[in-house]
Parts: sequence; structure tokens; C-alpha cells
Amino acid sequence: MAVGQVIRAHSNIYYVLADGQEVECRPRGRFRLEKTGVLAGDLVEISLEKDGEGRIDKILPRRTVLQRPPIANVDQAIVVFTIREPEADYLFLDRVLVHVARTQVRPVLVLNKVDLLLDSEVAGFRRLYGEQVGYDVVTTAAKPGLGVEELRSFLQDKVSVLAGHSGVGKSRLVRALDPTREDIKVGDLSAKMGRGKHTTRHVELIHLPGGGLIADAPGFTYLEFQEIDKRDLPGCFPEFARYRHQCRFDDCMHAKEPDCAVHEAVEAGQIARSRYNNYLLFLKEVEALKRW
Ligand SMILES: Nc1nc2c(ncn2[C@@H]2O[C@H](COP(=O)(O)OP(=O)(O)OP(=O)(O)O)[C@@H](O)[C@H]2O)c(=O)[nH]1
Ligand SMILES: [Mg+2]
Ligand SMILES: [Zn+2]
Repeated sequence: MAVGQVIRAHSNIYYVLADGQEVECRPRGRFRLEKTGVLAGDLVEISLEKDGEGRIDKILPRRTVLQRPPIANVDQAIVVFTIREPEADYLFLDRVLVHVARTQVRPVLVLNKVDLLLDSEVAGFRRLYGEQVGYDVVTTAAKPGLGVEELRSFLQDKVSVLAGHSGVGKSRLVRALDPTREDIKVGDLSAKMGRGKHTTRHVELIHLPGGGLIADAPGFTYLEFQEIDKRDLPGCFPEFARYRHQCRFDDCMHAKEPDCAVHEAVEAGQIARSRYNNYLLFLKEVEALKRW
């Protein structure tokens, strides 16, 4: 018996790194019945069969779990975003940030492809998501290799996962961080839609030269709010924190209530209206789900 970490999962085969060796494993039957099954990032107990194949006997308790992308035991989600190619989708970005906020995973925002942007666009993004909202923001251009060392400093000694739309450059960033990994596939953008083509198919954990593990993962577009209590939603918007305790009602949802300090901060330009509008949209979504 040995303990290892699942670094890749293809259908029902799991590649487990144990004692520096990659072992191809299948889970024992009962894991297939569990809702989440075995996830990349899982720490597992394995035993070797005579044919050299491994069996996963046990999943050790998970520190964190992310549904999108599906991975266990990560410390950080590197949320990759672009303003051009593909075009900015702030609603989706805020959706991903709410999902991450619901876990114990720390978000780091990466604005990639800054080689395609004006300095003023980069500065505007930093001002909003960095200064106003309060996230760590790193700006990169994976292709010409800008900002890669700053990103590396966020990854050292941690387990991180890349998240974001297809085509934003997640895999290209991994290759910029480890140029020896030419085997990692980088995709094109479809000429018609300007979107990625889902080049990465599986989650894979990669050891970085400077230390730290990073998981490349498939891009995703679809995310819905399930099992989320609407009262938890305001806490997922860090910029509300400073105001929400000054509302007239303790249980203020910052929608139509009178004397709402969050709403007043929006009117005063201290909270971005775009973020607030997305908040109201998510609130409606969560309330609609509850009615069923
Ligand atoms: N101009 C420019 N292009 C980039 C940059 N980073 C990545 N690209 C290009 O964007 C395209 C998509 O990059 P990928 O790394 O495959 O994107 P991905 O996020 O891994 O996409 P999926 O695997 O489909 O989720 C490729 O053609 C890259 O060369 C960048 O900083 N600047
Ligand atoms: Mg990829
Ligand atoms: Zn309020």
C-alpha cells in the first residue's frame, strides 16, 4: 500500500503519483457509486496488483473541492480572463468568482493577452478588480512571455488550478511557466466566433520548475448556482464588505430595501455598477432556483 496523488484522470483510469512514480490505477468498484468519484488532486491509498496496475482503495479526506473545474485539494484558483480574443465576458468572470468565493480556495485573477490591449484597458481592469474589489491581479501575455515571473511567484509552494473560458490561454501560460512542456496542447480560436475550441480535455497536475503544482484544465462556459443560500451571496462580493453592516436592516439583501448602504455606495460610484448589476442578476437566479 502507498499514498499518492491523482495527477490525471481519463474516463475511469487515474494516474497516481506515488513515491515519484506514475501508477495507472482503477478505482475499486464502490467509488463509481459515489457522487463525485475520484477527482484529480485527490490523495489516495493505492495497492499494486500483480499486473503492475494499481487499485485505488481509499480517498483521503479532501481539504478543498472545486466543481468547475473538478479538482480536490487545491489552494488557489487562477482565474484567467481576456478582454480580447476571446472578448471580455464580465458576467461569466463574476460568476466564476462567486463560485470560488463559496469554497476555501483563494482566487488570483490573471488578465492574459495584454499584448492585444491598450495600457488604459489594462489599467482599468486593475483599478476595478484589483483596487476596488480587492483581488490579487496579475497581468500577463503568455505568448510573448510577459508577467510570467510575477505569476510564478504566486504559485510557489502551492497547489493551483487554472480556470476560465476556452481560448483565454491557460495552457499557453503553463508552457510559459515550463518551456520544457511542449507536449501540452495549445489551441486556436475559431475565426467565426473568436472563441476557443476546448483544446484541453482533462485536468492535469503539473510540477513547476520554481516549485508548486499547477493544474491545467478544460475551459468551461456553463456554470449555474446550485446549493447556494441567497444570504451567502453578498459575502461573495468583497467590495460590499465595507458597507453591508451600515444597511438599515441586518438581513438586507441590497436589492430594493430602503437605506441600503451598498446601494448608496453604487450611486456614489464607490462600488462598480457593472458588478452590482451582476450581483442582482445572480440574486434573481438563486431566488428562482429556490422556488422549485
Ligand atoms: N496574442 C496572444 N495570444 C495568446 C496569448 N496566450 C495565449 N494565446 C493564444 O490563444 C490561443 C488559445 O490558447 P490556449 O492556451 O490553448 O487556451 P486555453 O485557455 O488553454 O483553452 P482550452 O484548453 O480550450 O480551455 C492560442 O492560439 C494561443 O497561442 C497571449 O498572451 N497573447
Ligand atoms: Mg488548454
Ligand atoms: Zn443593503
